[in-house]
Amino acid sequence: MADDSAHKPKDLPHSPGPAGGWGSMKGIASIYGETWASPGALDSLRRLNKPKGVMCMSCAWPKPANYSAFEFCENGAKATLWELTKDRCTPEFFAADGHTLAELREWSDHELEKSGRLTHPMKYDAASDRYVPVDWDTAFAEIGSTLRDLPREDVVFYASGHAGLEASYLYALLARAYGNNNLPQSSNMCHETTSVGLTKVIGSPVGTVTFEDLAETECYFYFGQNPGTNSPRFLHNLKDLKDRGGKIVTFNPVIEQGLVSFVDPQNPLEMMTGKETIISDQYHQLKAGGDVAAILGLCKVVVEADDAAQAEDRRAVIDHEFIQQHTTGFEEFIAYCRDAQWSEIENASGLTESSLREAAQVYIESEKTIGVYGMGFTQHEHGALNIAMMVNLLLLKGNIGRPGTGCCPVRGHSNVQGQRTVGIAEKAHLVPMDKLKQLFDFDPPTKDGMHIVDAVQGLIEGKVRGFISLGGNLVRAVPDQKRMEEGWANQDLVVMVSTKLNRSHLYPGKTAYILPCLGRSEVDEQATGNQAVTSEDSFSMINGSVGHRPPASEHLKSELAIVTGIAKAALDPSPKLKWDEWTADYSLVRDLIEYTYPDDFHDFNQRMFQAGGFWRGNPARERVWKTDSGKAVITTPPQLTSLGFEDKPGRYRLMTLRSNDQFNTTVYGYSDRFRGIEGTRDVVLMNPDDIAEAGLSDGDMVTLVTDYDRDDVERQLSGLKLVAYKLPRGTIAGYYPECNVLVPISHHDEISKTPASKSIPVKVVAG
Ligand SMILES: Nc1nc2c(c(=O)[nH]1)N[C@H]1C(S)=C(S)[C@@H](COP(=O)(O)OP(=O)(O)OC[C@H]3O[C@@H](n4cnc5c(=O)[nH]c(N)nc54)[C@H](O)[C@@H]3O)O[C@H]1N2
Ligand SMILES: Nc1nc2c(c(=O)[nH]1)N[C@H]1C(S)=C(S)[C@@H](COP(=O)(O)OP(=O)(O)OC[C@H]3O[C@@H](n4cnc5c(=O)[nH]c(N)nc54)[C@H](O)[C@@H]3O)O[C@H]1N2
Ligand SMILES: [Mo]
Repeated sequence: MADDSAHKPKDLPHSPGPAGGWGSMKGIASIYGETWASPGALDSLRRLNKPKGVMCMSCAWPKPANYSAFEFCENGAKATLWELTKDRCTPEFFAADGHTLAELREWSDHELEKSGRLTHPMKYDAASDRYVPVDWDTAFAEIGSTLRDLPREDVVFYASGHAGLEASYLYALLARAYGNNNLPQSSNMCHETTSVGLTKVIGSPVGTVTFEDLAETECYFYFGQNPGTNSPRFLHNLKDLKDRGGKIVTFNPVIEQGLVSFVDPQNPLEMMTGKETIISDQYHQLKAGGDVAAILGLCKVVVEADDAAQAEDRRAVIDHEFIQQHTTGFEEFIAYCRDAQWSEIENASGLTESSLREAAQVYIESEKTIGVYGMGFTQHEHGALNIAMMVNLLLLKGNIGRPGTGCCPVRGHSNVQGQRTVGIAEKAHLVPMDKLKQLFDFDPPTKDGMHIVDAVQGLIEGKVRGFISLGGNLVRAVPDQKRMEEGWANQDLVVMVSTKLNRSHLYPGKTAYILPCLGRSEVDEQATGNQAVTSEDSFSMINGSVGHRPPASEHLKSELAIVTGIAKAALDPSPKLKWDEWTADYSLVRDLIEYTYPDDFHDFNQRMFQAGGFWRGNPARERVWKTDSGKAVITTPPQLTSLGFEDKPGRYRLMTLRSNDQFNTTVYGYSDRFRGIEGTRDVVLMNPDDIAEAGLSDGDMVTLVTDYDRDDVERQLSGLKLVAYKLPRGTIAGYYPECNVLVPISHHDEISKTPASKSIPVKVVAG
């Protein structure tokens, strides 16, 4: 029998205080102190996420049309202040004693970024093992000439999800005009499972909800996403639902504070009185990888209730008319649900029948439900199956394409979704190549390019010889970090367009350049004046953003100007490739985007400052299903977990998590106050009974060893402190990116190749 895990919030292990509240204010203040951000930075905070202001560079949570005085959260503020730090990473920094790359490799991620904003273009000098200054023209010319010498298919153009739509569109154009579709993006490690998996079942690569649905819904079913840390502005919508009497049912192996209670830092009365809103009505601590079984249990109860209603001539629970008209696979799935055994569901999910019945009852009673998910769903070997199961649950009651309902994948980087929309895609069929041919008069490559997993494999095997990185910190973000470091350093050319120093700069290859760029909050002055850029959020809303701060250094260029600088040097001139004109006036690039994607971007320049953004549209929201069958697909699961490996004694499922003191590989500090872990990130969280059974004690130092059946590579990480923590048996947790050495590159979602960073099979070894 599984534990009864339907916790009420009062049973929580640590009591770190609610999400939001004074803790979030202290969090912002500590970064303000630590970065020595200029007082003008506060002006930038006031302008965050408002029309003609700066769109936050942190996460992709949408910006409401009716914004409040402070439309930012703790982490948006931290990201802004971190960007506007007074610290500078100058040529003198690189020349200083102790700053060879060999020495800098000993620094922590936090220390590297803490050195401040990069100020000059730099080039690696192997003789001194240092970066030395280089002027922009020389850098571009050298990069261009190396690119011209390299085989076209051996160069990768990575993007990390920050750069605006304009720079991103031109970046994709650069790669294609150069000769490949090697355009992997951070979403390959993130929501690629959504792009592929959600498309398979509802024909949409992105979520279907908007703020209007959030305002109308009665209920959230909330899977594997941590809003308190990763999308704090969502907490306002969750609280709003609770204020309206709605219900939130959460499934997560970790009890995350933001899903427990919240004090609105923008509400003076709540701040003064400390009045908390309880977020989750039910909190189900399932095993990592247990969602398939848990959702099967929910569906089983729904089917049972519908059978009973029909037998007793009551109103049906399932929306049969919708199912009939809009879906395939229903009969097979409900037969499967009826046959499913509770013992197996309990075993695979770690939840009891009674707790799942309690959760299903909420779903049955709700007229309008939204399903939310994040990395807890996408980063598994069968991550797409998690998504398909949640879609099954929603479809049973017609909860997609009706006001107040829908799928809500919560995206990561601020423009990660938008970069895909405007052509940063390794899959050729996703891009209107005919339009590119018409517009720019060249034959775009038709062969699919490299996904990030292919690129890493290519690096490990020495097949990738050049890497351009528009933002990001790939060496630290990808699986199999150790092997990646070696492969990365074997390349002929590494070009990193960056704002801060990070580990990827420290494995330079034969030639390496750091090209420092403006941040989004800074003035981007070009020949026609200060340029605006645009981005697309999780709800497919497009927003303009204008920087107001003086640049961190007079030597910085915008991301767009860097892309066009490389393009001009690497490509032959063509009258259709007007790199200089586009750099002078970004509105011309928006015209190109409009021409290439007319349905999504009509009247782009006119609409970009609409409050709350303009909506790009989504057929699935209108119940038009762009799937093979033209219907939404109900999926019968081929297995009960999303793991892709078997349990065995001594094998644990390791989840790699984020703290609220980091943004991906950017580590702001060492306080995970929501989880009560302070001063270090080198920890393993483990259930006390598991600790005892393994003959270990709370506080012991341990080594994690990957226990992977499909290759013989040794992967281990030592120096980790055990922390007894309320987790399901067999599920343990550590931090991303520290644990990335443990993730095998071939351990990924089966259809989208998203690395399975939330269920890594590992052993825990003393010492
Ligand atoms: N402050 C801050 N904000 C961020 C980021 C950041 O690093 N810091 N990163 C940004 C990016 S790029 C992204 S993609 C998003 C990521 O935001 P999230 O999607 O929230 O990602 P994670 O924090 O990695 O993990 C999400 C949750 O999944 C749970 N989980 C793990 N395994 C399972 C499982 O098998 N089932 C279920 N149901 N739950 C599981 C974990 O306990 C955790 O609460 O946030 C963005 N915003
Ligand atoms: N084990 C494990 N691995 C994971 C994950 C996980 O949950 N677990 N999550 C995955 C996910 S969801 C993602 S999205 C990836 C993230 O992978 P990446 O996107 O590659 O990494 P980031 O840490 O976001 O990149 C940080 C760097 O971006 C640069 N930067 C910051 N702002 C800007 C800017 O405005 N412009 C430019 N050009 N550069 C800028 C800075 O130099 C900074 O050092 O990691 C993935 N890896
Ligand atoms: Mo992400």
